[in-house]
Amino acid sequence: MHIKKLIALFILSLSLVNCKEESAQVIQPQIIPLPDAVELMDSFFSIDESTGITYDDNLKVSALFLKDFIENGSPIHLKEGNDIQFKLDESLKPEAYILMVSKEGITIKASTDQGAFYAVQTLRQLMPVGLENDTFSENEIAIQALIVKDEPQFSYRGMHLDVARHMFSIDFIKKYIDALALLKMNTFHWHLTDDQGWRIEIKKYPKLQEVSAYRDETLVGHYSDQPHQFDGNRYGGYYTQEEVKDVVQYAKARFVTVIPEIEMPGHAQAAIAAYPELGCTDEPIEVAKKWGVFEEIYCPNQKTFAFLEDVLDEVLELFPSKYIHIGGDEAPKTRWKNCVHCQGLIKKEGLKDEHHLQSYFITKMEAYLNSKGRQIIGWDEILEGGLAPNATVMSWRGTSGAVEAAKSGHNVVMTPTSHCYFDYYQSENEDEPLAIGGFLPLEKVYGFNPIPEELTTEESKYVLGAQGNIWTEYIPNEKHLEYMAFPRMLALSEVVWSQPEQKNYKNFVSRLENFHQRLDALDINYANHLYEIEGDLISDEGKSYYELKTLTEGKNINYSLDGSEPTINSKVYESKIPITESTTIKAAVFNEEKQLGKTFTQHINYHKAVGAKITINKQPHKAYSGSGAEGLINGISGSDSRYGDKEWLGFWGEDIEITIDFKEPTKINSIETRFYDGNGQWIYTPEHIAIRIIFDNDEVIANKFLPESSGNPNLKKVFWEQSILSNRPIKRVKLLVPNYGIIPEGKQGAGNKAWTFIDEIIVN
Ligand code: TNX
Repeated sequence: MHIKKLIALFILSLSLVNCKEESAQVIQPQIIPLPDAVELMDSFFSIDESTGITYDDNLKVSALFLKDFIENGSPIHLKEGNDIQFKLDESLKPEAYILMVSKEGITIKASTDQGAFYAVQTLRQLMPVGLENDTFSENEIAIQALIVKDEPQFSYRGMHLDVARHMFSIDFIKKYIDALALLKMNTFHWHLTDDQGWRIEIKKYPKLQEVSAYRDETLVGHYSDQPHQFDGNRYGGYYTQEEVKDVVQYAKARFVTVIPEIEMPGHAQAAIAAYPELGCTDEPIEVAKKWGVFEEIYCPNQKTFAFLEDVLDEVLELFPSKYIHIGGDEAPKTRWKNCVHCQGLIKKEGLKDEHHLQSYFITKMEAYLNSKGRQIIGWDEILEGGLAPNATVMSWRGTSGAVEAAKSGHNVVMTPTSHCYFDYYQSENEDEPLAIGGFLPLEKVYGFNPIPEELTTEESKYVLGAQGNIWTEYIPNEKHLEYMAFPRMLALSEVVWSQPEQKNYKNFVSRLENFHQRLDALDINYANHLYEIEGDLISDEGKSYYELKTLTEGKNINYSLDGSEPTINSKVYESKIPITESTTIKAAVFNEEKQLGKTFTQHINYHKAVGAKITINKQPHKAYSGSGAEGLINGISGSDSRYGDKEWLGFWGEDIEITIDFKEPTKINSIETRFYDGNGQWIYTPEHIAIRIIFDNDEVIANKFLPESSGNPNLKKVFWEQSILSNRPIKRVKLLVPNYGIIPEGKQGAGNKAWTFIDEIIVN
């Protein structure tokens, strides 16, 4: 079945390439997300002035969307008539559709308008991109005859947007929703409040507009750049209730549900700045000007609950969504620990500690929302201290929250940082725009499986789907936001829509390359990393080789080994390059005329541990397992600014022991390695590391305390020199690397296990 579908798709693209030569109007149909089944036929249907459209009233929104798309994008006007028919077919699932294009006409079948809408999105992708921006000037649109039968894999297909850290215009929000609709996504999670700004008008509390919506200035550069500097510019704004209604309507017409998020009890500093009585100290504070986690959280008192209920009353009027997101993440408990009222409440309610107080808080808000007929959804911290009875969990800190929630019968939406955080870097190029950190390339997003492997088939039914998150601390404007969102959003659309056994990254990439034209027509500033090079050091029968790859077909890779820039005349890569000494490889992708992507540079440091045997007593975390243990002695260091590439290994909360066995006892002058330090992502360098050196009959232990900093704020180095290593041949070394431990209060990620990230262990 699956092979058949792939062959059909293959033929589809081939034949349309041919057709393109015969008939200028037709563009290759390269549908994203990949439909479930496509059967190609040997003819075309032409839409022109004589074409008529008719629809079942239940499918009206979709039919009119198609009519508008054609009429706004081309000179053609549709008549009434039976050439394009929208038919109700109650045997189909709610979001499913059948699209049939034959020589005689087009038929769309669905049991709901939403299903028909997705048929229209597929049909749209079969039409020339000029219709997207009204540059199609011909009087005929030729469409390949085919039958598409399609339905989504998951019911929750979402994208999030943080408008608190930076705000985006209503027009832009609509453009974002348009993109979701094109990709058959059905949920927009609108993160409306946070420490740095409150962005939704609440009529009962005018100071939310006057005070909470603005901050005096904003941090310049990255949080880890010291000392912190600020731009001196007042920043902010809010969406009026009229604007919010407009957005909700706009989204509804595209079958996108808008879920508002009102953060509680943490990430509430902007609200407390306006109404200090909502906090525990009553002291004046300001709307936050930098990023991170703040200690000012709502105090669980009557004033707070009354305030939040009033706020939610207005929110419920504006948003008809079944779910209301109540945040729940990153709420430091310092204020509650030092608050007489909170401690009294803990006693009175018989709660165990402040985590149970958070659970009491959320459960109370849940009861309120349930009484209004709504459900809560919250970040996975809402599991701590007991989950509110009907809550849905949005799992972001890895997948363990999801597993716990699903096993106890709660619905979950998957948004793990490892695969869904589109605020992370997407390329190793050093000239990428500043990002919060991390590394989430397109292929990793594409490879995401929203169902955690710990779940049984029965339990996996609680996984509603997945969502990409775009936090905007480091994303100040719309073009930059598009750059972060695209094309990763396209990859995610396929993760949540398409059948997993049909997914194929190469095939996706070729559709994406074609889809660039549609994104251009839509004026979307996507990132293009398709013409980049991926390199891999491989061993074969004890010898090392370097392999170069690029994603797209029909291009050359030209390279040099002497550090010079590759040009169109450089050596063309044909097979793996033997490596016998330290080497700098430079390579780039070329077509017949010019270089396409950026130049790739890889330095291979052929040090004494390359080719040795390495073992680690713990598995790296599966989201950060890089090239495995061998990657730590392959001669290649990790990126200086991204910890998620394949050279960095990540361990979560575990003490590790790394053993390197040399082929034969070897005299060693130095050993060095690096640890990543990114506290915003809870990555902390271990406080001290020991090394155990094993000679023939004895061993020595040399402790090493890490220097507090190296030149780069993200990296800490450790270095053992010869005086420690002695002058004798060494058989084996062991690195004992303890985890930093539970992150203490006052530091980013407080209360969570710390991550350890380590890269190349260089032995000279
Ligand atoms: C964590 S994800 C946060 C946000 C930050 C984000 C940056 C979550 C529930 N909380 O407040 O913006 O990391 O990646």
